[in-house]
Amino acid sequence: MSRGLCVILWALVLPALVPELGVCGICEVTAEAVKTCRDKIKGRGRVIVKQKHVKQTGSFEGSNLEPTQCDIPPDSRFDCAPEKLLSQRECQARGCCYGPVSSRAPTIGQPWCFFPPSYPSYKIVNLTVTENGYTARLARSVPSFLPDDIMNLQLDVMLETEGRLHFTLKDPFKKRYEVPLETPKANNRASSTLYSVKFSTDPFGLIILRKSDGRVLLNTTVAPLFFADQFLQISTSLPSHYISGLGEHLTSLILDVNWTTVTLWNRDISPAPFANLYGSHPFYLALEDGGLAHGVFLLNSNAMDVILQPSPALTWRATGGILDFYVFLGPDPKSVVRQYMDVIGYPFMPPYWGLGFHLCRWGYPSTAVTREVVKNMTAAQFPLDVQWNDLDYSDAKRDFTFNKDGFWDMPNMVDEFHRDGRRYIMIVDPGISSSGPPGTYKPYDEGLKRGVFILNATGQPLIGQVWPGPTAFPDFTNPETQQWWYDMVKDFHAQVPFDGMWIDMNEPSNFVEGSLEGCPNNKLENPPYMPGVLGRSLKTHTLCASSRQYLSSHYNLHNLYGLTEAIASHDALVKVRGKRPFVISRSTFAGHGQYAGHWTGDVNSSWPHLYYTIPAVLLFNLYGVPLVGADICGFVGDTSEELCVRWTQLGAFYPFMRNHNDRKNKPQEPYVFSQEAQQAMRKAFLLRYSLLPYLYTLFHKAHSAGETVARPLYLEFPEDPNTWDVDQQLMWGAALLITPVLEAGKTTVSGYFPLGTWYSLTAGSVINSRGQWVLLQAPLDTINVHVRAGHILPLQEPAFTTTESRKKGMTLVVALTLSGVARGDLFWDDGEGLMTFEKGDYTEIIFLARAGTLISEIVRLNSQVDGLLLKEALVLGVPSPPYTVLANGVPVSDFSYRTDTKILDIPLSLLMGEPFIITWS
Ligand code: MIG
Repeated sequence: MSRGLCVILWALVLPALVPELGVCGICEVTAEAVKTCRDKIKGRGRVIVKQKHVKQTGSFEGSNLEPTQCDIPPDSRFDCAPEKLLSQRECQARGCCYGPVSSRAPTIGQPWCFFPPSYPSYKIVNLTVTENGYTARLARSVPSFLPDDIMNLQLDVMLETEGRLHFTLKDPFKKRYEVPLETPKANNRASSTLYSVKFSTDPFGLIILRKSDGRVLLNTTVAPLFFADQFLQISTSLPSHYISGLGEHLTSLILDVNWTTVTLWNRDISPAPFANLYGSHPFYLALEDGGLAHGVFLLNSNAMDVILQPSPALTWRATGGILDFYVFLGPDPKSVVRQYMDVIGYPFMPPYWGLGFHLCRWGYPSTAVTREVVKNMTAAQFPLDVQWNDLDYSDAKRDFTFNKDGFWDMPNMVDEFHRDGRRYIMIVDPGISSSGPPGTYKPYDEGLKRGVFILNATGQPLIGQVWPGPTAFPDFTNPETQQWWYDMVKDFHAQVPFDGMWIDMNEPSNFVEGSLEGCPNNKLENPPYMPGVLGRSLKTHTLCASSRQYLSSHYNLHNLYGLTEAIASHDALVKVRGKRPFVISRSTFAGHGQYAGHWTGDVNSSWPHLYYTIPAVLLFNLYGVPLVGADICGFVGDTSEELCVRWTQLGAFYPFMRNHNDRKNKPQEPYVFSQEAQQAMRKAFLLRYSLLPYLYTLFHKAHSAGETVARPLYLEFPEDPNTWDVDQQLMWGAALLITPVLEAGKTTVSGYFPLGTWYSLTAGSVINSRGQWVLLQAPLDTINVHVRAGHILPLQEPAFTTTESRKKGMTLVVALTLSGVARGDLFWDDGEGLMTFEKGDYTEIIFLARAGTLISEIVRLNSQVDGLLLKEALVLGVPSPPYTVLANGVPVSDFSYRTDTKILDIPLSLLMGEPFIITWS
């Protein structure tokens, strides 16, 4: 019997195994150790492993497995029948253990048919040291139960940086599809690493440990490796139950590892639990005991399932491509996110106006109504930076047209908005109307001529159906398509001078299955394993998987559709406007944040969906897409006044703030509600507009240093495990903690406050927390926002547009620690120029407070701060009333101090562009 040579049951018997490592074929591989390891493995014998007694045993009857082989606790079993239900006979014929879980509390997800440890897999036949790591040849001697095994594989392990390990498994003989994402290359092995690597030779396995504490972060020996043409599967143990990521789904921040399958296949669907949604981000961050973290990114764009099980363990199951993994060692969660962004790219810098308020709905029938909406906003004293239109503006729902009924004077309308310092954005769908007579619609005619569309099996443009009726779908992986898209954007922009693009329906969505003619019957349409996609078919609500694109099949490229359209749109806007682009996309993939933002699609106007937008926003920040928000007040269904107030309050803290509504619903613009509701919303608007300089500075740090904007508490306080699953609150940067009300009828809210001092931004109250839950007052007009001691925030007087607010006076909120220190900074530029950071055309100021002194330090200066004034310093946590306050040596007589709140308010008039020193004593 060739199986069972080496039994590895990490979870169960690791301690027992340790002395036998060499025998079992697991070697720590350093340059010198490779040879010794190979020698050891050659001489290995069979390891008999004593197993702990487990209650539920798998059956071996009728198979040639030894009884102990199937003694695996249910939670540690890996599914041997992923593609269909197998009978006991079929399961055992496959060489697997059969053990229906018949306990009183059966858990959905525990496999009935599971792999014995000896199940045939690949083995390492040759492992060598390379310039930057290791390379090995892997071989399997027995075919798997799947068609088209790739019997030989090449493993490359690259020790790229101190915190980043990269490994790939591919076919050494035949080039397979690989995601066309430009990733950093490392030719040399990192000189020191936070990780060490071990290999299991037979069966093949890779083990990655954290050097500092020996923790196993990744161990692929827990289940066999599969690498067939359309089925690639690799499993790993997890060192923790706290896993975030693997979007896009309607989930909490921390995933449930209790047998959860998450499916990645971009799909147009109103968010629902477990459904594969609009985007794919095959990345997770795992929190480890003690506050460390690591991350894993599988660079693969094929349809896939990721299975989480409570042992805990994780299985990646992809339907194509290669296995291309990055492991990020942190060691803290912020570093993990930055290391991930080092691979996928740092976020683009949005224009300043993009951080203002955006207003939209489906169903503004005309320019007259759209203008009215803008007027109403001003009349009701709400800020509004960007007015949007949905499909209503277009002529027969065709891109790059506007209808000559209600929207005949659309160009004038946009000009007027511009004159008032506002911006304008309209929706653009990827489907290009294909049914008009030739010569009537340029985007299609030109597109046909230039060969920009996705082709069906017979080499004709695939025709689906979306809003305009029959449509062809641009293939944005084709450089010619990018050029054509730019031409269309340019043409339309010459008519309507819009400022940004809202790209919808780009999963891509299709109202018919595959195409108007259906899809051929082939292995791409019907892969041997169908991931848990909605509709149980790849073509559901999208294109035929076997349709053809420039770079590869749609089967491989589907999940990249939104990303590639975002790139084309971003680039077109740069060229057409010569200013910073603003693109908001529904569909996304890893790397999207470099080009565009995201909104979370068709969420319900419901309290549960209000909550889910927080983890969604936090997760997209981990994915490197900080410019993200949900439709404020909800999209599907009528909102209620209370829900809309609470949603506006939370929405004021989405990095991207837009109220958007479905066609059939009651209006939900802020001004349609009662005076009381409006007043509550206005407060939230003003809070956001006041905080824009801080928010903008956070975006700069995301863009320049791979940081997040809205972030989960665990990014700031990883050592406090109480923060790990907090997802009803969010932070802006390191300094602001936002605690919204997420339930109906509540005027209090309970929030977690990590150890330290927290100042209410609006109420003058202080929380000195030991790391505890605090019940806060939250009447309808209040969203709780707390400033973390030790930070200085730059604020600016709000206005009805950022065009105006950018000229107003600034305030520094100085939140002192008990020892009286704080620091903060400001990034300032013209707000919309291209590459201002890269060109050095910006101002950066650092603020420092200590011992009764606040100073500014100008790190870099440009003319954009000319005339910008610091009008006030609000110092929080001043223990006793000062006698004298000096600004640049000049006494400030009209300062005020309150003994109850310990807030010192210093009116000022100082140029931001000149260093200052303010003292109080
Ligand atoms: O099939 O353009 O998610 O925001 O209002 C619906 C109409 C198409 C879906 C978007 C939604 C938008 C709507 N669109």
